[in-house]
Amino acid sequence: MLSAKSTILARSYALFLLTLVVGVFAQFEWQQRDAFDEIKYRFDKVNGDNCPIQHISDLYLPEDTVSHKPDIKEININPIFPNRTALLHLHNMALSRSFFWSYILQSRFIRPAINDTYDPGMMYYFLSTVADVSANPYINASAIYFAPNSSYTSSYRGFFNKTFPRFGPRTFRLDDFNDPIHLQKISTWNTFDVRDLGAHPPDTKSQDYTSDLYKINEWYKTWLPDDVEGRHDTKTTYQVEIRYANNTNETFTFHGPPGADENPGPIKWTRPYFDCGRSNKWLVSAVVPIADIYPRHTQFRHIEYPKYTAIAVLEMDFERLDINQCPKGEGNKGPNHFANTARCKKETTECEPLHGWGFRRGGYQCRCKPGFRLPNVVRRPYLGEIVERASAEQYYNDYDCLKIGWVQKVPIQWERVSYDVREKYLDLHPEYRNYSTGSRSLHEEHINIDQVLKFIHGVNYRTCKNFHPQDLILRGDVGYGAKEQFENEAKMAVRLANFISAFLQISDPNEVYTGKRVADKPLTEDQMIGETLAIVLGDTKVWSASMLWERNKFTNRTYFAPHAYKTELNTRKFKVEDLARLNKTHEIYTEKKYFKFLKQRWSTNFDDLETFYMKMKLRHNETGEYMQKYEHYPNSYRAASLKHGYWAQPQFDCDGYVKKWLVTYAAPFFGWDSLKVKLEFKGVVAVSMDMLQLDINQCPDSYFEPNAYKNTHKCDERTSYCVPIMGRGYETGGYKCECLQGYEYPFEDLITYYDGQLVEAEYQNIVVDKQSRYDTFHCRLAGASALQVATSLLVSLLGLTLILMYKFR
Ligand SMILES: *[C@@H]1O[C@H](CO)[C@@H](O)[C@H](O)[C@H]1NC(C)=O
Ligand SMILES: *[C@@H]1O[C@H](CO)[C@@H](O)[C@H](O)[C@H]1NC(C)=O
Ligand SMILES: *[C@@H]1O[C@H](CO)[C@@H](O)[C@H](O)[C@H]1NC(C)=O
Ligand SMILES: *[C@@H]1O[C@H](CO)[C@@H](O)[C@H](O)[C@H]1NC(C)=O
Ligand SMILES: *[C@@H]1O[C@H](CO)[C@@H](O)[C@H](O)[C@H]1NC(C)=O
Ligand SMILES: *[C@@H]1O[C@H](CO)[C@@H](O)[C@H](O)[C@H]1NC(C)=O
Ligand SMILES: *[C@@H]1O[C@H](CO)[C@@H](O)[C@H](O)[C@H]1NC(C)=O
Ligand SMILES: *[C@@H]1O[C@H](CO)[C@@H](O)[C@H](O)[C@H]1NC(C)=O
Ligand SMILES: *[C@@H]1O[C@H](CO)[C@@H](O)[C@H](O)[C@H]1NC(C)=O
Ligand SMILES: *[C@@H]1O[C@H](CO)[C@@H](O)[C@H](O)[C@H]1NC(C)=O
Ligand SMILES: *[C@H]1O[C@H](CO)[C@@H](O)[C@H](O)[C@H]1NC(C)=O
Repeated sequence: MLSAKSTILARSYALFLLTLVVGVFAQFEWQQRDAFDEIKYRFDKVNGDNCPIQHISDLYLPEDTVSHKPDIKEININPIFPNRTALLHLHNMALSRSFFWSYILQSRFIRPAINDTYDPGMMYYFLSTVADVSANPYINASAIYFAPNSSYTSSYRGFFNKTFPRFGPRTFRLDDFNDPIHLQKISTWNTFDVRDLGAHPPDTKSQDYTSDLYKINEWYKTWLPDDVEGRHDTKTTYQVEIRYANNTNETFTFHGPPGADENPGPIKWTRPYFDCGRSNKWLVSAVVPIADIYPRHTQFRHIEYPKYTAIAVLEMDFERLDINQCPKGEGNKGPNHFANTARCKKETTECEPLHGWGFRRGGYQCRCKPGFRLPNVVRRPYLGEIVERASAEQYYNDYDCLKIGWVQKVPIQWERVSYDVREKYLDLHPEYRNYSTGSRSLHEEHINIDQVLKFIHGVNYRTCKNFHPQDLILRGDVGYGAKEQFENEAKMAVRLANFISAFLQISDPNEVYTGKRVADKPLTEDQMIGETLAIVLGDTKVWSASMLWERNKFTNRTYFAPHAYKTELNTRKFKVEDLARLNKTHEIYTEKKYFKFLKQRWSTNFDDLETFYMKMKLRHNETGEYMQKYEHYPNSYRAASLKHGYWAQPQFDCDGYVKKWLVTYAAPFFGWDSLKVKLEFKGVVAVSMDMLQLDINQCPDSYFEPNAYKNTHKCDERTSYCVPIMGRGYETGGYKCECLQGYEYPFEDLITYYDGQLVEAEYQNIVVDKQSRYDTFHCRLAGASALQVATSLLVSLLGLTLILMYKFR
């Protein structure tokens, strides 16, 4: 009796222990350490205080922690997803800066030889890096580093043919939370630390960015030093045809960074590194070389070589870059340190990355695999964040999908739909019964999207003459999506507008400094042509860029408006034209609608503009020596941000330089008036993109969204809903029909939704009364097949009982 009792006790005790052990281990197994935790540990280990004594290897993270880097060879081929648009912009900005500096440093060859340098002064360099950061919240630092003894400058008297030993103007964004400038104690992210990293005592190697002792200068070694002595053909050349206002033409060929089709391409990415002693953050940088012909003024061209003399380095926070925790596969091919750290249950669900999560766990969701569906009580796929936070018990019990009882084969043969069914579907979309064609198709209350697209695609450089000019300006809502999809391009314009505003407000050509330092000269025509051109060269989606100066605002010119454009994709030949040449009253550029609009909007009230603060530290003297505060410290300027610009209606300019449907964005810039007391409007920077590169969105949306194609999808609204798909371009069918909660996809297929392109095509078949399977494109009530099985079971059971009762009676 006793022994029996004790065995029971011992057994239950053993059971308890077992449960405990299993429980603990299971929990441990579920919360296993993985590649993410390892990086997170290294990420947290370094901070501003301990970084100077860390080993160099601890200041870097592995290369593959940044996956899906934009590849310039792919940009025009594959869509760039929202999770990489910020990185792409970093890439484009670095490229654009490199083109500008290469252009302006070599532009001396199209000007008469003088015993002075045409190079921009120091303030130009500083404000240029400030504008890179100020115009883009995601770019946190921008710099230009010159190779030793290769930066010529116009900022010191008697400095002809001399160079700075080192020159490294750099700007980074400061957290101004505790800054006395802002009494309201909030972070505006509008304060910048600007300094010349070339200013250090000549013998302090650890401050020399070219030296190994600098530790975090991996960017420097990507392209510099460049030893090409004896070779004249190592640098890629680009050609610009310039047509000036006085109607003279000039063709200028300059050396620049490698082309997109070369190997290596123009951009090199660095590993994430800790920006020790500077911004004290983990950063990732894009590095592009700047070319010049060096040395200068030797009188013997054959000993002057095209050479990389500097690099443009643009940096963003590593923390803000999305990681992809999903297993390798389609869409996650390349090296990815975090691959397969997602915690989706692999048997029934598959992982899909979400964007905007940055360097955090849980930026994904677990969707049902084909052949599975969500339980009826669950509305949307399981969010990674929630799965990761689950306890072991929850994890083992939840987050599964249910098997779909019975899946149909996709029908291969289909038939013409009956008269009634066809009528039913045409009633749903009456715009297919009675529609107008050509440009009139756009003026209907319910547009017929196929007719509209037919009209838009039908206009090209040959046919545009046949249309009335009024028809070639579209409603604004036809270019819906441009604001998001061309945001990077718009930011290019904002950056340049920001730069000009900063330069006009900060740099005073008449200011006199002590010592040999001289103030920057006013902006020159070459600089402005170079800046405009650099936008077109740096961003392949921009077809044309222009800088339109208000009358009498540009030094020594009544009108001045460089307009840079390209006529084909993937080219190294570009054109610039000064629009001031066309000066008859009706064709002058100040009559353009966006110019007039912005001029009027910004004629008197500037309160809305953004204010940017700078803490500038310049070099002590020509040789550098040490940094000292700029005479005006801190100082500030006011400029437009993205929302202060103007999106023009899509237009096909049949007499224009780029014969395409263009969407234009314009940003204004400001300087002091002649009395230097008040701001005034000085002009605009505009960029134009090809509207046909947009993705259109046919899904339903709020009534106030200005989208002409809103709600033109053909999903079955009773059982499914429309979700836009990216990358399908300016065509119909850029969406999928996903099943609503409680419905399931009934077919045996590799996907779990109806593809919009198929849906649209089959709907067309109905319209033209051909064979169509459109009628099968709806989702089935979830569990319906299971219910059928159960009913038949019930019926047969009942039957059996009846038979048995009958027999045994
Ligand atoms: C520049 O200086 C050199 C030597 O000092 C002189 O020979 C040359 O003529 C000067 N060139 C110009 C354009 O002044
Ligand atoms: C740069 O110039 C200085 C002075 O002319 C010289 O001492 C130094 O060696 C030069 N540095 C390089 C890398 O050429
Ligand atoms: C227009 O430009 C031409 C050539 O540059 C010039 O001769 C003429 O004076 C200009 N007209 C006006 C109104 O500015
Ligand atoms: C035309 O203008 C350009 C730039 O302003 C100048 O370099 C060139 O010398 C001018 N040509 C003539 C013939 O005036
Ligand atoms: C400049 O080039 C344009 C074409 O790009 C041409 O129409 C024009 O006649 C040229 N002007 C001169 C002065 O050669
Ligand atoms: C400019 O400097 C280079 C070397 O740095 C020298 O070869 C050349 O003669 C110098 N030119 C003048 C005009 O002083
Ligand atoms: C970005 O999104 C695309 C499409 O959803 C996906 O294929 C890719 O893996 C994502 N990249 C990252 C780093 O999350
Ligand atoms: C088609 O539309 C036009 C004008 O919108 C209208 O006059 C005509 O009656 C419509 N036809 C049918 C069959 O609805
Ligand atoms: C403007 O014109 C004046 C007089 O011709 C000249 O002295 C000055 O250098 C010019 N300024 C610029 C920036 O070209
Ligand atoms: C720059 O300043 C340092 C320290 O004041 C001085 O030793 C050096 O001679 C100066 N260089 C020049 C070119 O004036
Ligand atoms: C860098 O930019 C990101 C994104 O806007 C921001 O969240 C972050 O705080 C910035 N870093 C600094 C040092 O300002």
